[in-house]
Formats: sequence, structure tokens, C-alpha cells
Amino acid sequence: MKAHDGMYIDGAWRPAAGRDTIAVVNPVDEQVIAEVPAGTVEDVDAAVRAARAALPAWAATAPAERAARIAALRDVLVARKDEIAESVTAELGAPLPFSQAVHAGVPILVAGSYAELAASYAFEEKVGNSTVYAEPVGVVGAITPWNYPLHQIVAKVAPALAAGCTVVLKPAEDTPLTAQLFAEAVHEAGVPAGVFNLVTGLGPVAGQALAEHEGVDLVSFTGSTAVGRRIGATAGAAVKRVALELGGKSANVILPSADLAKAVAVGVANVMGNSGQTCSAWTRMLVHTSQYDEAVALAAEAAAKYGDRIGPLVNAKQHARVRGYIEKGVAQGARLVAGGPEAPREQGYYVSPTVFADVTPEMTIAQEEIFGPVVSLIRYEDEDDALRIANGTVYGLAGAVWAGDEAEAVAFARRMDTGQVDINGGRFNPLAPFGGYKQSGVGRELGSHGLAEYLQTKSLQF
Ligand code: TXE
Repeated sequence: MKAHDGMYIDGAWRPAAGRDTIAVVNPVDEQVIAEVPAGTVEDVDAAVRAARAALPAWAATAPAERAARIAALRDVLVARKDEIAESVTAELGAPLPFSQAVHAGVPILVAGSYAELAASYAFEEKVGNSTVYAEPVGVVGAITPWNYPLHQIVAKVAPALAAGCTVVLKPAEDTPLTAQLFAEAVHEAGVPAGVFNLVTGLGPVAGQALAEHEGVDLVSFTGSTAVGRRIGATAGAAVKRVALELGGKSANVILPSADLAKAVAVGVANVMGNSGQTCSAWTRMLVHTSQYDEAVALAAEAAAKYGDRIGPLVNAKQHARVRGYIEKGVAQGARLVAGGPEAPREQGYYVSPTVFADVTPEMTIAQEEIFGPVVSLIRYEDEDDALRIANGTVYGLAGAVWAGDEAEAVAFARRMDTGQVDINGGRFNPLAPFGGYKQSGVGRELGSHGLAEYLQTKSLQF
């Protein structure tokens, strides 16, 4: 695969400060497909300086001009959609149709939504005898994971640019090629030099240097709760803004009045998509005791149908981790009804679509984020029991409720400690705020709430 051997800083590809590189591996066949530079503290420093230098002019541009640049960026993402999908497939292993529809498709919607929001947002408001201005926070340090290589970037960079912030991005080491394509797209879109900068590198080196840099005003991080906690602590000590989008253990609550077959089929598909590497995945399926056996049979059948259609996990570490969780589920007494810990192929980081029955709420597989194609069916006795189980983890990112009557589902969803709930399946809305309650994070992405993360307010009294 084509890769840049430098960093995108101040509007150009520049040589990296060090000589170390990171190998990019295709998870389908475990072959190295490219090398990218491993950024150092010096690279991060150069990128932050460029972002700071570009800040005053970009912050002062009219919202309509920022909207025009983001619209141009969206158009480049449309024009280069196939290339983006191929890049995600090469470094993440996702099947090409999924990469085209989701990995390349969703960022187009998100960029489009921020082109519109940049133009329509009330950056200036009259409140009684005051004028309140929404001003950019400043330089953003964006640290992104590999599970949605482009979406995670666009969900941070598009609102940051709309707000008038400048950005330094440190993408995940597993998926830097798509991040490099994104930098090319920003360049083609005519975004001024220094407004967006890219430093590829390792988390504990380049990521940490970015999070700790005193020239960064806001750190926006998506990834593991362990790293998020550290970044939050560092930001707190420096009194700097932070946005954290962390793990999840979302509940798919199927109430007795629901269309069971549909709820189970959509629920299993939700977990298997992207091979389970989705922070909002509905990994716990909660079914009333009277329908439990039927739901288990339906889920096992739905998972078995997936067969070869799901891609591998991203890397050897995740492969070992997910299989370890499946072994733990078996050891703790859960019943495997589809899949299992054995790797289904000799090559590639594959895990079979796996369904566990007889899962109890306190089991490890019902509490911790597995991040693989594994769904756990948990039985409940009544609605209060279902609510207690749904709310009974440290996470609160997403979820689903199914019921015959929408109002019944809404009433249940309102009692869930979670940031986003799909009612009877739901439909993706790029304007709907996304983010966590409890240990799933701090702040929101997408829509006007996502834009507000990158703004600070000033009021003038008259
Ligand atoms: O995440 P890391 P990993 C969860 C999921 C997964 C687990 C581990 O459960 O199994 O996390 O994944 C950068 N300072 N999620 O190890 O390490 C790193 O380079 C600054 C959920 O891949 O958190 C990458 O860019 N940055 C999730 C990013 O953090 C650091 C998506 C995420 O990597 C750093 C991914 C440091 N000290 C994993 N250490 C979601 N919420 O969607 C690492 N990084």
C-alpha cells in the first residue's frame, strides 16, 4: 500500500524527526503492507507549533468560509470513497462492502452535517442585556482509535474546524494509512496550512506527548477506558479541556411485547458488524424469561448464518484478548450456543460469531468490554429486573429497547443510565449527540452538542 514517509505539518509532508517506523499489518493475512514513521516528541512539538501559529487567522474566519472548507472536504471524501474503503479494508480487515457503506460512507454524512452546522450555528447570541459569543477553544489534540479509522477522525476534526479550532491528530498505530488519506483530503479541500496536522506514532510516545503538550488547549480522545483515565488526569492537572469517548457494554432490552425474531436478528447483526469492534455495540441481550429459550435458538441461528461474512479482528493482541474472554465465559459457566474460542482459520485474526446463553449479570463477559463478535443473552424476570441489569455495569454508552408500543420502549429508555438508545432498531442520525454516561466518557460527539465541545463562551454585558 502507498504510504507517506513523513508527517503532514503546516500544509506539507515533512520528514519525521526520528528514523523509527511502524509496520502496518493486514489482519486478513498477517502480512506487512506498509511502514509509516513513528512520531517523536519533536514531531508532536512541530505540529502543535504549526497549529498554534495557524489559530488566530482560522479562528477569525467567517463561519461561512469554514463551512465552505468543510463542504469541500466532504466532496473530496465522496470523490475518494473507493480509495478510502480499500485503505480501511487493507489495514482493519473489514469486508469491502462494509468499508464502503460504513467506514467510507458515514464520515461523508458527518462531514456534511458539520458543513451545514458551521453555517447555521448561533456563534453569537443576545441574552437579555448581554451578547454571548461562542469562540474556539484553541488547539485541539485529537487521539483516535483503529476501530472506525476514518469516522473517529472526522467526528473530531470536522466539528473542531467548524468551531474555528486548529488540530493535531495522532491516529491509532494500527490504521495510519486511512489517516494519511484524510490528511491528503484536507489538503485538497484547501484548508489553510497549519489548521490540520497529522503525526503518526505510538500511543505512549506520540499520543502521550500530544496529551501533555502545553500548547494544546483541548484533548479529545477515543479509546480504552484505561488510557482515557490517564489522559483525563493529565488534563485535569493542567486545567485543560478534555473530551473522552471510552468503552461500552450496551444492553439490548427486548420487552415481552416486542417482535422477538426481529429484535434478536437485528441485535445479533449489531454486534457482528465490524467484527464486534464497536464501542456502542449491544453486547448484552436482555430477554424475558418466558421468551428466553426461543431467543437463544434464534440468536444461535442468526450467528451461524454469518459464517465467513465477518472480517478478522484488528491485530494479534485483540485476537488473543477476545478469545481469552470467550474462554473465561465458558470457565464461569456460560453456555456456548454458537462460535467459541478456537480460531476458525489458520491465518488472520479471525474469531467465529459467538453467542453465549445462561449468562448472569455478574459474569466477566457481562461486565467487561470484549470488543469482538460475542453476544451474551441474559434473562430477566420483570421490567425492574431488566432495568437493574441494563444499568448494572460501569459503562453507559448506548443501548436498545424493543417493544410493541413505542411509548413503552421510550419510557424504559428514559430510565436507562446511558447516552444513546435505539428504539425498535433506530436509524443512524449524524446530528444525534453520541457519548457516555458513567465510565463511558465525558462529553459528546456529533451534531451541535459535538460542536459545542470545541467552543468556549464569552459574554459582554451592556
Ligand atoms: O486502545 P488504546 P487499544 C477499547 C476496547 C479495546 C481496548 C484496547 O475494549 O479492546 O480499548 O484497545 C492511543 N497516551 N477500545 O489498546 O490503547 C493509541 O495510540 C496517549 C474502545 O487499541 O486506548 C490510540 O491512538 N495516547 C474504543 C488510542 O490511544 C495513547 C476504541 C486508542 O488506543 C496512550 C478502541 C497514551 N499513554 C479501543 N496509549 C472506543 N471507545 O471506540 C495509547 N494511546
